[in-house]
Amino acid sequence: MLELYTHPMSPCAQKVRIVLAEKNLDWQKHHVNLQEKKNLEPEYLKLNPLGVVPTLVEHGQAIIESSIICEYLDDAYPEPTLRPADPYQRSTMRYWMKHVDVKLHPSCGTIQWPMVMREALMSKPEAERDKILARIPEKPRRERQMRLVKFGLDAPDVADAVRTYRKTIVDMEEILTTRQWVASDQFSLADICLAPYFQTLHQFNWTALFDQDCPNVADWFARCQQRPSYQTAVAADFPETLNNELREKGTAAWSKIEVHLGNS
Ligand SMILES: N[C@@H](CCC(=O)N[C@@H](CS)C(=O)NCC(=O)O)C(=O)O
Repeated sequence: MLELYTHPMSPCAQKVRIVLAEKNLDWQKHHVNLQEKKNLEPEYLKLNPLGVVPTLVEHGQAIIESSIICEYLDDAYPEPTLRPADPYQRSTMRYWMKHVDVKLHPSCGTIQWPMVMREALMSKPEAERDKILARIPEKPRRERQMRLVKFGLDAPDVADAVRTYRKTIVDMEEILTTRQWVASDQFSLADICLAPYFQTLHQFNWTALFDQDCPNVADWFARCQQRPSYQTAVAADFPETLNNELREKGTAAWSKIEVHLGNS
């Protein structure tokens, strides 16, 4: 049985859940409470030394890093394939997966973290909060999270994060004039790895980043959302009450995002 350590709002975990759904695989869920930083407990760090979700466990072996997990699943369960056969198209797919890992993911964390993770930490006494954050294994992530807890969406990181999002969207708009999906005319891991980062914009009502002047991206995201895999793996975790709450929070915070758009 495949086991996945996951959190409903983690775009990295959503990627993996979409792959599992596309392949119609059964799996067992282990919820990791990120708000309470259960990801930094010694027991979890044994599975994932970076202290992040997702972690996939199969045959008693832990597989970490969401893009690697996605490729592992496509290797282990090849049908239906989620990678183009053509080597150039496959390299394009991997380019986008790498872009997500290196650039879009930290940007998403920067704008999502103050909205959904900060409150639980702020409710703790400062000394306890600092102690928890000091346990984050990687220095850049640790320091970024410390700034995000302290300053929320006023942190200096937010401007760059919004610009990275917007540049990604503009680049996607261009390539989607030439093909149906991001890497080729075939739905692939590139689309799966990008789509959850648009869920973040959608849930906070921040879709003005793309839905006013990037019709190809808007259409691409609508097609991703319509897939049964997206419904099962992502949308099902957002019941109406949660959706309304996130939408309300996001709408109230939009001016802090929008202000950085003019400079992108
Ligand atoms: N490169 C990792 C990034 C994983 C990651 O940052 N996961 C986030 C949720 S999307 C997390 O667990 N954050 C917990 C924390 O930073 O405390 C991957 O792709 O798996």
